[in-house]
Parts: sequence; C-alpha cells; structure tokens
Amino acid sequence: MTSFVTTPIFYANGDPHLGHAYSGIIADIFHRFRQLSGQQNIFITGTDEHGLKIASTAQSAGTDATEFVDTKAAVFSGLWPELDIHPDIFIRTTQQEHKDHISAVWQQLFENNDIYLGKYSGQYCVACEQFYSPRELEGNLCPVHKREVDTVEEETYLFRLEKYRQRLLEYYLTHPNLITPKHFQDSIVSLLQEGPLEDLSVSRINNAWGIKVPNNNEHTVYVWIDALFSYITAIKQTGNANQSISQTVHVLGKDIFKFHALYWPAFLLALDLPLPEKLVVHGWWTINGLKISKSNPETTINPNTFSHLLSSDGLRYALVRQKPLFRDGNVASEELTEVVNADLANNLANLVKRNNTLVLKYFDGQLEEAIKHSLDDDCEQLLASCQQELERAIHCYKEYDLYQATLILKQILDLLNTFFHQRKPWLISKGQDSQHVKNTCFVVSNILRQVVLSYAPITPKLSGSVLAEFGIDISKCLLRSSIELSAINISQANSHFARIHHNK
Ligand code: ME8
Repeated sequence: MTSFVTTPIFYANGDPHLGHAYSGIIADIFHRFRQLSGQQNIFITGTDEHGLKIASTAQSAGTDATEFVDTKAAVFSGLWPELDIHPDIFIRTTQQEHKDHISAVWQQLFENNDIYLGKYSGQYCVACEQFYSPRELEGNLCPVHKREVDTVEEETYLFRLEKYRQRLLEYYLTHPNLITPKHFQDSIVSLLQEGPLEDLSVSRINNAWGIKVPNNNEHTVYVWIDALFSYITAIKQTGNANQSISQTVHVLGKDIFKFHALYWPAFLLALDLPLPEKLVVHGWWTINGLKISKSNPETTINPNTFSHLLSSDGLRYALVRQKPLFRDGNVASEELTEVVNADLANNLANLVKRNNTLVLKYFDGQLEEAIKHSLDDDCEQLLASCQQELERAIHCYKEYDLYQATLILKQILDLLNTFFHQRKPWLISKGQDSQHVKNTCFVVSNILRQVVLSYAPITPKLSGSVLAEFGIDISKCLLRSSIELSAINISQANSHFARIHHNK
C-alpha cells in the first residue's frame, strides 16, 4: 500500500528560510526511511499561493500576483535539490485542478449544510491569515508575529465546527498516538473537552486573490481550506483516491498545529473522509532567541548559506542532531559545524577510512565470510551490543524520533571507535597477530556497513559513497535492524567527509 509524507505548503510571499528547510528535511528523512524499509511512499510539498498577505506583498513589489507567485514557487522548488530533497509532487494552489477540487469540496460542504452565510466580527492577523479570540492575543498583538491585529466585521460563510467536536474527541481518544509528540495530542483533547467551539469563518469578502466561492463571487474561500485540501489534490495527482489521506503523515511546525489538529480533521469528517495517519509537530528555529520568520528580516538567512558551509548532508544531520524535534532551538553556525565535525568527519568518516585502508593494504580489500566462525569473545560482545543499539535506533525512526535515532547511532560509532583503538589493528605492521586484525576489521566493517545504511535517510550522499566503497549499491539496499555477517569486499579508502573549517 502506498503511503504519503507531506510538508506544509509554504506561503509564496517570500523566500524560503531555514525553518522551511527544516520541515522539508524532516519530511524527506521520513520519506527516505520508509523507502529504505521497502515501503512505497510518496513525498509531497508545494506552495500556498492565495490570500491577502500574498496579494499585498505582490502589490508592494509592484508585480502582478500571478507573476509574483510563479517566481516564489520557483524559488521554493529550486531549494529542495540543494538540500538533497526530491519531492514526488510539488503542488501549487493556483493550479486549475486544485481550484476545481476546492470548488467541489465547498459545494459538498455547503450542500451538507456544514457551511452557511452569516456575519463574523473579530481580530484578524493577516500574517497568520486567521482570527484570534481576545484571550489568545497578547494585548492587541498577534501571539506569533507580535504585530497589531485588524478588527474585522464582515459577512462571511461559517463552518459548523461544533457539530464535529464530539466525534473528533472520540477519534482522538481512540487513536491516542495520532499526534506526536504526545503533549500536543493532550492539548487538543483538552480543547475539545472544554466545550462548544465557535463556528469558523471560512470565506473572505473583498479579497480578489483567491478561489471564488461557488455561486457567490463576492467571497473567496478561506486560504486555510484552500491550503489544507491541497494535500488531497496532490494525492489525487498520484492516481490515488481521496481516502489515501489515512496513510498520510503530515509534518508541520507548531504554529499551524490548530489548523491541522482541529480544522483539518473536522473538514475531513464533514466530507466522510478518513483522518490522517499521523501529525508530526516540530518546534521553531530561532536566531538570537527570535523565531526565524519572513516577517522578521534579521532572521531570514537563506538555507543555502548553511548547506554550502556544511554540505547538504551536514546541514540535514546537524538540524536533526541538535535538538529534539518538538523543542525550539537557537541556530549557531559554530555549534552546527562542531557537531558535524565530531560525528560525521571524526567518528564516522575517519573510522571508515582507517579501517578500509588497513583492509586494502593487508588483505587486498577482501575478508571472507568464514571469519565469522572464528571470532573472539570481544568481537561477539561488540556485535551483541551494536545489534541491540541498532534495533533501538530503527525503532526511533519508526516513532519519528530522529533526534534520539542520531544519539543512538552516534553511540554505536563510539563503541566501534573504542573497540578499534583498543584492538590496535594498525600494529599489524609491527607483527600484530593477523587473525586478530582480520577479526577486528571484519567485525568493524560489517557493523559500519549497517550503521552507515541506517544513517542514509539523514545523510544520503555520505552513506551512498561509503557503501559504494564496500561494493554496495545503496539503491538496492533494504534497511533492517539485524547485523548479518558476510564477506567484505572493499575497493577504495577515500576520505568521505572532510572536517569543516568555520570562519568566524
Ligand atoms: O503556514 N522554525 O506557511 P508558512 C521551524 N501556508 N520551522 C519553521 C519556522 C521556524 N522558525 N518558520 C516556519 C504556512 N517554519 C501555510 C501552511 S499547510 C496546509 C499551509 C515551517 O510559509 C513550519 O513547518 O508560514 C511552519 O509550520 C511552516 O514553515 C509555515 O510556513
């Protein structure tokens, strides 16, 4: 069965920054992990191109909105390959088939009497494209952008959110692991238990840049209905049915949690569609404590600046290794460099090089499978410990805990490095017993192959090149948690990951 991993579709009102790159990288890692585990998975990303915010940004840039979003969508789609991210589908909300899809969704909700024409007054943040209740505001400021909200009173279509509260609550209670990390699920359950939900305003009047409400041209469909249903437009583009949303993992930042955990499932229930498999919610990257955001120019560093400094593998690794997904973290390029040097250059690549150089020099690159029958106790012990750790690392991947997975993989590398240093195989030149050296390199090579493959969702290039040196084509590999001992056949000993010199 095909599964899907999505990123949020990003607003096409500015250029991508490191926060967007982070969502893309995490989603790509989940996608690659599923593929490497033998699952058929489709990776979806795209751009959110309607709404007041985009219309006004285009206007201030003196550009026609269509031209403006075309340019921004191209910048986003051009970013992904730089980070070694290769989406299967790049959805844009200005595509005709998406607009047709939204009209059909609207029509169905309207015919079901889930949407009605009414009036709404409240405080609206254009940057978030959402209304806030007085208790959510900080004074008169939006809690995310810390900017003044607008008082809006207008005719609007409203969605009967309360009608779905009980069903949604029951769903969450019977699917306690739908949202990760768990405290986000707990918070939505409390909200649903608290009591009646206000109807949700789902159209805007006087906004020319959006999808028109069917049969009422004065209104445009609320950008969040437009945006959320892009997930299904994209799934349909792959030839799969709307129901496939139930095999979908959505990656999202905590800023858009409510849209995905409350409104999105309510819309799906109203349409008799299944709910997603998983929501993975992540925290924010900050610079000097400030959330990286388009509306805060001091914080918007182009992700390519980092990928050029650290390489795409290095950036991908550093971002997931630096903090648990759900936490906020401050970007400090010295720290990112340090972790990449310590873990990838020293702990991993340097060990590969030393081990492979020895095997090439003294054994012609070949260690036969039969060595597995003559291993000493220390080798067996190392194998048993690494085996156990590897199972834990794969389990963490399955639980979307990438941070923990990197810690465990690093632990395996620490065990390997300690073993290598204690066994001193390089002393073969000074008369060290050749069987001892063979055993050491045989065990280290076999474990390394497996560890490097386990790193592949995070560091695809590095893993691919190390495995190629072991004569293995990564595209033909399946990731398993067991270390199976087999013959070693090394063709080269390259330096796969050079230390990065950080210029302050
Ligand atoms: O919200 N740290 O788009 P958007 C980590 N179009 N992640 C960050 C971040 C940061 N500082 N800043 C942004 C939208 N992100 C809507 C989504 S989905 C149907 C519609 C990431 O361009 C994070 O995933 O404002 C956040 O949710 C997303 O970018 C918001 O991007």
